Amino acid sequence: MLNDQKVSFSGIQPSGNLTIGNYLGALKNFAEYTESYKCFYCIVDEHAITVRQVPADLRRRSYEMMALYMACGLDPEKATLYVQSHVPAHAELAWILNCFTGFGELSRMTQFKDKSQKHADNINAGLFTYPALMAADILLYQTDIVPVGIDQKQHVELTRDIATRFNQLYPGTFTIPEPIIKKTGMKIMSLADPTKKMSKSDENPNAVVYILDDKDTVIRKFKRAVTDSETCVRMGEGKDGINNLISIYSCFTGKTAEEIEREFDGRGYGEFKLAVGEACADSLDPVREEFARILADKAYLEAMMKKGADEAAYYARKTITKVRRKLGFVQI
Ligand code: ATP
Ligand code: LTN
Repeated sequence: MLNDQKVSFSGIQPSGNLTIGNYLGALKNFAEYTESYKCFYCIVDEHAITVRQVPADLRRRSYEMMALYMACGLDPEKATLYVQSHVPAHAELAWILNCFTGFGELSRMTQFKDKSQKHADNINAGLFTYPALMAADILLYQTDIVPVGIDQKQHVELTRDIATRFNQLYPGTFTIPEPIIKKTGMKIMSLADPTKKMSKSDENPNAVVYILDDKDTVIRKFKRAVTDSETCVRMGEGKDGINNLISIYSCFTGKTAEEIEREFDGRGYGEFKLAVGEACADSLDPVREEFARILADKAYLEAMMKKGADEAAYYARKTITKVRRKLGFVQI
């Protein structure tokens, strides 16, 4: 808690084009907190280099993410939007927290297991200690809530454990954060294999709907979405494809699953898929237009990045100074 105001913090890696999974599980929810919380939303480029990146792509995507944050309704006057590597305190606190994190704890992280399988030729120490950097991101700002998709729950729980352990040794250092995971949208599944999470690094472009896909592409991808051999639009066990489409439609329209089942009673999958595509495209159209407008003004984006980094550094310095003092580092 900063000056009695509660804090919301989250981060997204600039490691690929953002999907509707990133949008519905995280980004869309960020703006909700800007009125009542002090919000920090970070572009976590230091996390992204745990996997090899092409420098020009990483740079371009960092600008794009800044523009996308704003296009999704985040006002840089109300929320602190910034790039992680612009605030060196993240890396500093990450080192310190590494010394308070167990090897066993890190070994249990499912994201590490998944990513080391996917990138077997580059299982680096950063990929392994990634959660300590994420804990540093969150704890630097005395964060109360962390809006994320369900796949990040384990990392936020580890952050809580690290903070509790640190506080036991050095009382009153960190606020213990809580993950905020929305029931609908917390895990959007792949359109090609609805038993798998929709992921921005999926190689099959038909599996993923990108936030910046145009209307025709969105509709085409939903038309091809894998479903089952039934025809009735109804949630059910083993109906992963339809369950996923109902969740997506629910997120974009605000209708409940029951309302959706009633709306499509007696109508087939084809009609339903078209409606999901249209609802998704209609919601994303204004985001795409706004994104293009903001991205065209590089000077403005850089000015906003600088403003965000200065604000974040101001709050981060308070925590890092406290941590250094508590640990017994000499202050000069
Ligand atoms: P990658 O494919 O590179 O692992 P990713 O698509 O999982 O990336 P991240 O940058 O790791 O994206 O995640 C950013 C945010 O989006 C996190 O809060 C994460 O929980 C959320 N998120 C990612 N994918 C989904 C999904 N399919 N459904 C809901 N939320 C998601
Ligand atoms: N680990 C997250 C990205 C991330 C994050 C954070 C999310 C890095 N730091 C702090 C919330 C809070 C991911 O892979 N999606």
